[in-house]
Amino acid sequence: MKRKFGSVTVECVLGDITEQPDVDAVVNAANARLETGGGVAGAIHRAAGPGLAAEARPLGPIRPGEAVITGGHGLPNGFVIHALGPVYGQDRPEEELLAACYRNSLALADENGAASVAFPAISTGIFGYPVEEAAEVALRTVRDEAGDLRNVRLIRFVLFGQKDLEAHERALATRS
Ligand code: AR6
Repeated sequence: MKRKFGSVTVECVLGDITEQPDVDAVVNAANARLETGGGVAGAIHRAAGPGLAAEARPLGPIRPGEAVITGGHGLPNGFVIHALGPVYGQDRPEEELLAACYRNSLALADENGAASVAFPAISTGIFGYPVEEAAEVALRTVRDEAGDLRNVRLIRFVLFGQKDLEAHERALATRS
């Protein structure tokens, strides 16, 4: 599913964040120390190789809502943007911190000249953010930011399962 907001296309697809060769930047659902970890972070670091952690680690630790950018190393993408989502029920205000992840990641992509960015559903795995709520925050934030982007023209949400895809499609469909 796709929608256009001004000159920016937002789309939701089922897939693996490490298999998006046509996007300039992929976003990692990182940990504070920017180490390998599990979930998305584990998959990204495995695919990128040890050079990614070597570049990322000195940029940490980061706080919830923050993001940093590195090269893509063994990934087919020019950049990896490492964003730390809030742990649900612990890092507050969680909605604001999750929105900050999307806002800061988009700003870094845009400043670095990326035309396309792929996001996973940050915080909805190990960090426990309910996917319906997280999808609302994510889609509202990217829609609000779209008008200010100079370089980014495609924002892709890459969802790992049908339920997560449907939650994001519903949130995308209802954004006016
Ligand atoms: N591609 C796309 N989505 C994926 C992939 C993949 N390859 N793998 C998992 N997902 P999570 P978080 C989905 O736990 O909640 C790590 O250990 C997954 O099903 O990766 O922000 C870090 O080191 C879920 O819907 O991120 C941190 O410590 C979503 O991506 C912590 O987990 C996010 O799941 C971050 O937790």
